[in-house]
Amino acid sequence: MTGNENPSAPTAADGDTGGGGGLVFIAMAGVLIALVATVVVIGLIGLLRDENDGGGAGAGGAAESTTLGLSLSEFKIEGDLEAAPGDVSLLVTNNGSQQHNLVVVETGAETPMLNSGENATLALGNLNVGTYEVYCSVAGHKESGMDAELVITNSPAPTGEAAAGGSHDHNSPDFNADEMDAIMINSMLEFPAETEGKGNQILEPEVLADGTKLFKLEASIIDWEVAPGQIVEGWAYNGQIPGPQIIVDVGDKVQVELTNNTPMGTDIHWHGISTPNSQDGVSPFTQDPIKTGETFTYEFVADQARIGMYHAHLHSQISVPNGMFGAFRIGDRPYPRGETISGVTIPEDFEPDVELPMILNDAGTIGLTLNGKSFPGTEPLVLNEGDWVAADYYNEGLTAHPMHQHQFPQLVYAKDGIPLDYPYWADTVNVAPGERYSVIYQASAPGVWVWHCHILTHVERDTGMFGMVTALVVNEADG
Ligand SMILES: [Cu+2]
Repeated sequence: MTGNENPSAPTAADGDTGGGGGLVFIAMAGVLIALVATVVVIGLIGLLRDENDGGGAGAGGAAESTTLGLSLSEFKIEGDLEAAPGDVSLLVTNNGSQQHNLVVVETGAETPMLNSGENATLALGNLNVGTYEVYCSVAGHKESGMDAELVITNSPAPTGEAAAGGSHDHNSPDFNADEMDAIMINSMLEFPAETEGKGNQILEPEVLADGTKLFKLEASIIDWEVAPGQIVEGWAYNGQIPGPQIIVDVGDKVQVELTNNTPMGTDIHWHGISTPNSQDGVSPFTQDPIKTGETFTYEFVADQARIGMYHAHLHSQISVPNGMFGAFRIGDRPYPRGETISGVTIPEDFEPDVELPMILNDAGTIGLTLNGKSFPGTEPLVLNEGDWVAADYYNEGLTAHPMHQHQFPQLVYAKDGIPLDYPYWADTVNVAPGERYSVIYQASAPGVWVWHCHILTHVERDTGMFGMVTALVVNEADG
């Protein structure tokens, strides 16, 4: 039971019992943050302009000297990208939440890796008229949009205009709060939206004569619809992102036959799963790379209950952010049946009404996604009041994501599949790369309740809500 296939799920707009309030709250918080960020950016640009004016006078008007302000974020490069020929410097600021840098291809100049909020000045020396490519060299960021052209021209646009165009100075005559509200709200009302392709489909094994369960995987590059109309080059197992779920019982003999139809060598690491060293999937140490067109079969006994995942290890910085990952579970989840945690007793016969993997990603071609989809293409969870949800968070991305569930506290009962002696309740569960957290929670009130990463730039941008947001649509118990 997935609870995800109800095509007539109400839109977020139908929520009238508090879910709408939550969405409005996110929208307001986002607008506030955008305003603060804008004031900072505009202030910086003002400073740069003042410096430029002073510098020009000191140089006696001989050669032009320009400092351009550039802003890095997920996943774009914004700011002043035009200058007159002459001495050009870039003041590069990381306004995003992840690490970024800036490389200028033609000159070879490169900033150090910048943490969120840091900046660096890059002196490019004397530039002639022409076009210069700039990009962020963190794996996958260029493909996700952090690629731009610096244009040196004899008639450059006035400094500061490009950056101001993408931001919201509330003192500017261009500022239009109603328009900003409309853009954000309209983007939210598009949820839920249909997209092509669905990941996490349960993979049925072929059962061999000796009882071994054989699973077949094919790695290849596919067109993947991340959000409505947004098609990217995804790197997939069996044509889906995330790859299919593999679920086996404790004691099963398992074989996984992988055929590599990607353009690079690959392998599979069974993350959180106990295997002999020869099956750990780390070429060249434990096996040779599986070259393009080759097939390799992994074989091990699933000897312990685990909540693990599988992903490529060789070239993982390219293939995993682009989609080559999936959930792998051995045995039953270790629900804390009969335990009382902070005054709440979990029934002895506890069974969830809905189980789902929640695989987080934030880079590569697919970008900020939940189960391979970006809002409004993320799947809503359609529930009845009182239903229990069992969700396993898996972070296959490059940064941590605090996953917040509106209203319904989540009982964290296992970390990396290992049962906790002291489970705990939390409304926000921070999941770092490589980690898994297993939670259960009860949808105890009707309404539309959002469920999202609480790094706000992972869920909103100028053009509206996107990325790591989905919602529970909880119907009243009496229908
Ligand atoms: Cu996040």
